[in-house]
Amino acid sequence: MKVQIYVPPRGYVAQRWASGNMMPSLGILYIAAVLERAGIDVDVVPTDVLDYTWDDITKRIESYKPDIVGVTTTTENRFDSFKLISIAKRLNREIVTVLGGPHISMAKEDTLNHIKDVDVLCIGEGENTILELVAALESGTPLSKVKGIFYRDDSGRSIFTGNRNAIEDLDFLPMPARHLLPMDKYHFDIKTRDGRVRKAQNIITSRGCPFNCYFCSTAVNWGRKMRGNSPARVLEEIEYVIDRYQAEYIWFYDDTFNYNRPRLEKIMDMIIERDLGIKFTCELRIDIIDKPMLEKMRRAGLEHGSFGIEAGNSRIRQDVVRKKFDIERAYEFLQWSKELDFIPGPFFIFSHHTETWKEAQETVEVIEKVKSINPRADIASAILHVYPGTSLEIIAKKEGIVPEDFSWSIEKEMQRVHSLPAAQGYVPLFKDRLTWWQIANLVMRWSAASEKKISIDKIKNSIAGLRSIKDFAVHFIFFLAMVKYKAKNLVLKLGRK
Ligand code: B12
Repeated sequence: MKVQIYVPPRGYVAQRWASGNMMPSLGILYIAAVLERAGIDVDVVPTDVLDYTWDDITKRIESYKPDIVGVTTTTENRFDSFKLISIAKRLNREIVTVLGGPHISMAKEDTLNHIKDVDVLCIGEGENTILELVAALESGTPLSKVKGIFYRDDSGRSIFTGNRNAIEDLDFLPMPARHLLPMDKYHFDIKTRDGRVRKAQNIITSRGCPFNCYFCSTAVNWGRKMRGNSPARVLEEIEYVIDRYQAEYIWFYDDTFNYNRPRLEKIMDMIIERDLGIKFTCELRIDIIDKPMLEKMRRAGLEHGSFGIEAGNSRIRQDVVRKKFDIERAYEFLQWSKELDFIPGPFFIFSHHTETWKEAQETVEVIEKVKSINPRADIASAILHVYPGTSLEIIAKKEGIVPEDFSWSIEKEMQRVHSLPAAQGYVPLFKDRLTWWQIANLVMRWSAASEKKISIDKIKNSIAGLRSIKDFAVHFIFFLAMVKYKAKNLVLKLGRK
């Protein structure tokens, strides 16, 4: 059996990220690694970094002649994934088409009901599923025996074979098969404060998240019970990417890197003992970390730590988002970041469920306070978007923000929801109490307070992405809000002179 696995053209990373740093998609590399270990031929095709056209993809399928074509799918890139498997099917009906990834796990019925060219959906973790699927196809064993898949039987009925048990021992998995990628095409470099441009690599050392923020699918997809690589295995992978790819910067992509204090402490001790000289960034929960732990992380190379504050107002943050910490906790963390000298990266979201204009403005006030505590803070913000399988999706349907019968698989369904084509383009925006003018003003105030410039490229992309009169109207409101803030700044500047 020959298996060909794709990252679709707009990437696991959306187009809007493409101009920046590109990094490998680890999901397909885990899939490739287990196939390779089992002696199965596998071809990994990251069409995003290869800059492939649909024609290039057609040629690659024709020349490799795969038995299985698999594509990794996030909600944002789903239409490209669907198109890719249709191309494979058109070339050869015998090719078994497989989709996997977070979108597929979260919207399985919808996908199978509408995407006729897909044969099998892989639900959740794919490593054991793909091995069993290949074995079943090879031996003619019925697909009903393969756990963790969704498929159509001979009569066209949709069959779900049930959730597969989570992989308890992640150390059993081989390392992601980075060696199958054209690594020279990725320009994953990070400039650190010592002025060096460091080659970076991404690593994920655990699966799951013990928390359950209402907009996020991780706890639903990976579960709330945490599974992590042992510290020894984490070090093995860090040292591997240092030796093989000269990595000097590690981007840990665990949803909650600090979920287990003793484990994290051990990993940090090992990095310090081995004097690896790396810098790293990770995603943290600030309510389960203390200063001594951060001190140790800093000694191991912590350069940047991201964390969600999500909302300035405590009702929204604690009761709606379900992040149960007080804002003082965030301020304390920011103070530590200043004292220990690492960059804090707080995330904020505008337009939460039931959020009023007054409450939303508290978010901007908090952003301003963040900057006053640590001027180096790298503040990110987004407008709330609805992803399948989340608690927010249920709320959005109840509130009529996403129609009850909305299909994630049909592109023109996007006309029935609000969206911002140049941002999370094919994902419904959660527009609840705030008006567009208020949302646009919040974004401009965030941009000013966080000193983040709205780039010309972003504006160009926005114009290129317009799909309807409604899109045009929304972007015009953003444009007016931008003009208002630019004019206000100019007046302030002139006043100061
Ligand atoms: C790293 C990451 C990024 C990186 C991507 C870099 C890269 N090239 O990987 C960056 C920072 C760019 C990014 C951006 C965004 N991300 Co992101 N990101 C992640 C994160 C933290 C880790 C991804 C990862 O490596 N996972 C580890 C691997 C092992 O898991 P996996 O990819 O799911 O693969 C497994 C299975 O899904 C399955 N599988 C996957 N593909 C295939 C294919 C086949 C054929 C088979 C058989 C199986 C299979 O098997 C794999 C092994 O078990 C995840 C959260 C998470 N825990 O996964 C969010 C996540 C993927 N991101 C998410 C989101 C929303 C975003 C953004 C929209 C954020 C924003 N506001 O801008 C953007 C847009 C990305 C996009 N185009 O969709 C959501 C996606 C939800 C969804 N329904 O699509 C996630 C799940 C976070 C969440 N909690 O909701 N992200």
